[in-house]
Amino acid sequence: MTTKAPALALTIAGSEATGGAGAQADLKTFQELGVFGIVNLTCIVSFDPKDNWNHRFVPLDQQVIADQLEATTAAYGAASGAPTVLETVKIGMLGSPATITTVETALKVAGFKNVVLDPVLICKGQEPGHALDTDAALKAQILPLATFVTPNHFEAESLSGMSINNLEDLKAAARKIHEISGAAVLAKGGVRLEGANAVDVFFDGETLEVLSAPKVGDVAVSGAGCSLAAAVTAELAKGATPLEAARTAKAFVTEGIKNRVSSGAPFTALWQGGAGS
Ligand code: PXL
Repeated sequence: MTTKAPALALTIAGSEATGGAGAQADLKTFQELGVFGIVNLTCIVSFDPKDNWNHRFVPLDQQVIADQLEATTAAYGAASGAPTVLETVKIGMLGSPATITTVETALKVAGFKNVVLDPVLICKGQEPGHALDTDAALKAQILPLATFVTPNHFEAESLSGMSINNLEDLKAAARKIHEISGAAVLAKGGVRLEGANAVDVFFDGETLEVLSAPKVGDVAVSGAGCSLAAAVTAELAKGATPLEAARTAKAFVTEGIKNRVSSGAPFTALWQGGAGS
């Protein structure tokens, strides 16, 4: 019996040591959705339980990041001769202007068809001056290369320059972010907007769709944003349209939040694998 070759997806992301967010969430999501996942790490985040669980952030050496991208592209890129070519990438936490430049260069060389950007703007505990430089570099260098972007409430305010207090604001911000980037946008209200439902807005320049699901609790769950963008990435890799990918991703994350895992940390973590059990 021959099995069909899986679709491929790469995540360029940071490790989050407790396994809830970051590259670990991406890889678990890819696997659950039947996609062969590849991870190129940018940094390692270890929460600090002695300091209010703030983020200890260690970037990887630029050469190590470039080496991973080189290996991945040589094995699966357009010029690799691989029977199934890597066309789809997710960008998670980059964390520094230097890493943003390294990744920008690799993206331009690789010419991926689908570039899903989860615009992780600040990391709790990062030095503010450094974080601002990183935000500016992400907007200037990576956002224009994205074909799909998944800002949360805070990131949507930052990217659109608008204040978002209700669904109409979220729709306006999604339109604005599309205008700036040219990308399909899935702007997430999540638990940040009032109401019984967790509401997100999809806009691709033509279709505006509100995606809504009853809130599961009213506290953000670690890994929800990463898993949503990773699920979009997996679905695009399998050939879904951006709107179909957004709908499937929303349902996947809602289920993962229902199955969330508790720990000694003061937050829970989304579980991608609980649907069938
Ligand atoms: O959820 C955003 C995020 C992304 N990537 C890494 C993280 C976090 C949040 O903790 O640690 C590596």
